[in-house]
Amino acid sequence: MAVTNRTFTMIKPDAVSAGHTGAILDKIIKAGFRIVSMKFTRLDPGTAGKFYAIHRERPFYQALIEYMSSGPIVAAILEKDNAIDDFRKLIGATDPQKAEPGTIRNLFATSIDANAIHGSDSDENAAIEGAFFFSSLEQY
Ligand code: FUP
Repeated sequence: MAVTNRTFTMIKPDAVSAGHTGAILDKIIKAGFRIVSMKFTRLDPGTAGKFYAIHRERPFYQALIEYMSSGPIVAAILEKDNAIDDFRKLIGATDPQKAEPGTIRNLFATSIDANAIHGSDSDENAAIEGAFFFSSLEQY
């Protein structure tokens, strides 16, 4: 059976460079997520392109890859009951203008393309995305 209590996140380059890493991690931990794996790293364009291959045909793909490789990110696997849904509620809508007050994107994101944070949209994608960044030995 698929793992149902894990999600994968990235604090994106805009939020890291603006100095929001600590505040965002604090909100995540206070919301009850346990950190299973975490890494401060930078994606090169090829790796960002692979991670977002699902969006290859979308008009924003090139810009997304340039942006996601423009500076360091924090990648993490998180654990909590109902992780996928609860984390997407915590981060808010993709477009920060539509994100509920108090959500991470409402507080820290500047635009739909520089939207501060990623959260997996399904158990299946959480497992794929987590494995993209972390070996099983790096999952605690
Ligand atoms: P989300 O699941 O909320 O991260 O959103 P999507 O999977 O729809 O989009 C993935 C990423 O593509 C977003 F985080 C930012 C980027 N994107 C844009 O740059 N422009 C858009 O119009 C939509 C998404």
